[in-house]
Amino acid sequence: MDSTSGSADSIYVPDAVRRAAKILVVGHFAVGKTTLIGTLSEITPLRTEERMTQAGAHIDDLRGAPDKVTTTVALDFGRLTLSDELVLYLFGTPGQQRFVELWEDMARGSLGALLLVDPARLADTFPVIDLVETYGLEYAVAVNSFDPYSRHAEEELREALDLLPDTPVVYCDARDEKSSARALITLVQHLLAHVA
Ligand SMILES: Nc1nc2c(ncn2[C@@H]2O[C@H](COP(=O)(O)OP(=O)(O)OP(=O)(O)O)[C@@H](O)[C@H]2O)c(=O)[nH]1
Ligand SMILES: [Mg+2]
Repeated sequence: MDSTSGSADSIYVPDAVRRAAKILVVGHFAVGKTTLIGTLSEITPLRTEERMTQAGAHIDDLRGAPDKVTTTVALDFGRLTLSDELVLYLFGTPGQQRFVELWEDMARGSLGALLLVDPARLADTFPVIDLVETYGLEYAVAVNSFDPYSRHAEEELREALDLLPDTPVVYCDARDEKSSARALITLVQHLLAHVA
């Protein structure tokens, strides 16, 4: 990550930065949360990956990401200095329902959430939207499409997820820095307009 801040290589937040925001990166299992934070973070991200084993094969649905061998068991953490004045602390939630109790602590003090969605696994997003709404978080949807040929129309997606008209929807590839940054900036603009 080297394009959004003059001192992006530094491990320290620049002196001029006066505002910090905690942002959650949320989404169902294997939707790309760890990947997105790794793509955007200007510091080495904190990860809590553990290898998946045969024991979890009936729970961990790998249809969308067959090459995946690890899963987040606590959280991801990264940092992105978005402007001369604003730094974002990115917290990735674990994707699996069995770690859902971690949400309470993670949501505390969060300004909002970037909700990653794979349109091929839409039903898996419903419980995540429930959690985001339970904790009263404003959010933007980032469609992380694993199949580049199946581009769902935004209207279809809005209807399927029952989104409010002003909830932003942006298409992204969590492996791509510019694309991921655009998704995060969309969320921040939405939060600036909606969160007091
Ligand atoms: N094709 C494609 N693969 C992706 C994309 N984003 C992530 N991946 C791959 O999908 C797999 C899952 O990504 P992770 O970042 O581990 O997903 P996660 O949401 O953190 O997963 P959990 O923490 O286990 O819930 C990895 O093998 C990534 O390389 C994407 O936009 N397109
Ligand atoms: Mg993860």
